[in-house]
Amino acid sequence: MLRESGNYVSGQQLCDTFGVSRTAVWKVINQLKEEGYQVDAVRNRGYRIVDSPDVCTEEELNSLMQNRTTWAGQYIHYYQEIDSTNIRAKQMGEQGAPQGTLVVADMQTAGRGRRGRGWVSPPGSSIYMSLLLKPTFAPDKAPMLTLVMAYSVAQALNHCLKNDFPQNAPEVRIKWPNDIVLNGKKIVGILTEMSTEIDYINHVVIGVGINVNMDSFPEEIAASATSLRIETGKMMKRAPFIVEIMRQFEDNYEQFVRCEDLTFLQKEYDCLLVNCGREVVIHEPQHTYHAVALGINEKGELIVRCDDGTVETVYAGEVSVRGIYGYV
Ligand code: BT5
Repeated sequence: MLRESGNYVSGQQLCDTFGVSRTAVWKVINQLKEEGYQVDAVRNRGYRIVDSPDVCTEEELNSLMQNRTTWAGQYIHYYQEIDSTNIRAKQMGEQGAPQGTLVVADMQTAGRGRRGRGWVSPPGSSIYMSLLLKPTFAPDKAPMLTLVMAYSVAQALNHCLKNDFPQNAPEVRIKWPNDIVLNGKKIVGILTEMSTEIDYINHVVIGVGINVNMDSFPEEIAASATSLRIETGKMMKRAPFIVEIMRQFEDNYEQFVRCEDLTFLQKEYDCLLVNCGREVVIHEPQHTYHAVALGINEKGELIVRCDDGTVETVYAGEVSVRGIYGYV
């Protein structure tokens, strides 16, 4: 109620709305203060939230998410600590949780990347979240969802960064297929997993890890990883990013479901593609070759022009793409 009103709400109004005593209201206000909320209490006017802490709890996210989406992120489960939000979201999918369920954690003890790799997931500084989807399209379309999410996260981060830095906002870019980079270093990783039968999808889980306020990284990834704080010099609140990502994703997902391909975002995606027009090295299981990345096609494959002039498409499954001088 305090957040919705944005202004003072009297103690009596809170008592009446929730059917509780003055003492109960007072206790909850104290609890909010303990959690880091700054609450202004003025005699005869009531309470007002002046500032909120950098937390991603159910209460914080639910109150920010209201009226921003219809289903994406409407069922939030927050954990202070968890093995992996993807694992939890998959369990929830198996237990019948609805589309739009979002698992969020402050830290992960077994954060996962693709193909058995790990995701560095310390507490108090990053976003770890997994969204549950229950699509009715065929399983072969699901890999495109990684690109839909990457595009949505890039749009959301750029939108928020523009608000925070109206004059000189840095711009994040997409590194096909599942990374987002800022100033040439990885700031976001995306992991899409699904449970399928031969011809239909039970559920899909899209996990997103975002380095927001981390100030250092383990040596093995220090050269290729960065955070919003390192690149901008500013600490940022995590919850508003989550809400904006859900908003963008819901919109893009609904367009994707209508056409079942990526035509609707292809052009804008290519503008955000960090490798576009640049030479890349493509590591396939059998061989490695150089080519120039030209953009994506409507199926989300990377179109490249090889040295001999032939144009090929690269499917995300087994390859990794690197810039010739480093990570991008
Ligand atoms: C990814 O894999 O980039 C997907 C990462 C997905 C993480 C999210 S967090 C929420 C959800 N729950 C999970 O358990 N996972 C998802 P891949 O493309 O395989 O990249 C992994 C590689 O990125 C590692 O081998 C490291 O080299 C590097 N890396 C690990 N942690 C990183 C970090 N925090 N920031 C940047 N790079 C990192």
